[in-house]
Amino acid sequence: MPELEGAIDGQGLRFAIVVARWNSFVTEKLLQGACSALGEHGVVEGDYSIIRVPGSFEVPAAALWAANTGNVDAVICLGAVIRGETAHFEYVAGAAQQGVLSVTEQTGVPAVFGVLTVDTIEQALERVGGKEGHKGKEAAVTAIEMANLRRLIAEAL
Ligand code: INI
Repeated sequence: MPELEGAIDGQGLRFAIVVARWNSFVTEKLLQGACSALGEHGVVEGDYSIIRVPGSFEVPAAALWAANTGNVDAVICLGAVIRGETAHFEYVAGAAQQGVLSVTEQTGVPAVFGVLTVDTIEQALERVGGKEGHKGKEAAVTAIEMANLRRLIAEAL
């Protein structure tokens, strides 16, 4: 009976990173963490692209376009929706979450949800290298694992 788990080895894999400009003081940190995690796990700079969009609401559309090219093994989606800063938090956060999930469902390409949905700026900053870890790095590592798992499943089953 095969037991399958994707390796955290990004060598030879290709990625798109979609990053929202809204709350860029947070999202640029998410991006830096994602890029450094890709590098730490064997992904060279020529093997990933950075795609900037206005806000988290626009992340799924660009992620879908990237996934549909067939040229990436996973898409890393980054954004920050902060409740204290927006009256329509639920709409933006919900659309981003459902849209990113839908990219994977529609294309089979793993789209990883690295969009922070938090109540305060402090909570956001805690998640980009503070006491709650680094969600940009975590998203990149998850993307590597899922890209490898997808290949394993295709080969083994
Ligand atoms: N986009 C975000 O990424 N984070 C937010 O906190 C946010 N707020 O506060 O509204 C936000 N809004 C913009 C939204 O993502 C779209 O760009 C906009 O609605 C145009 O479609």
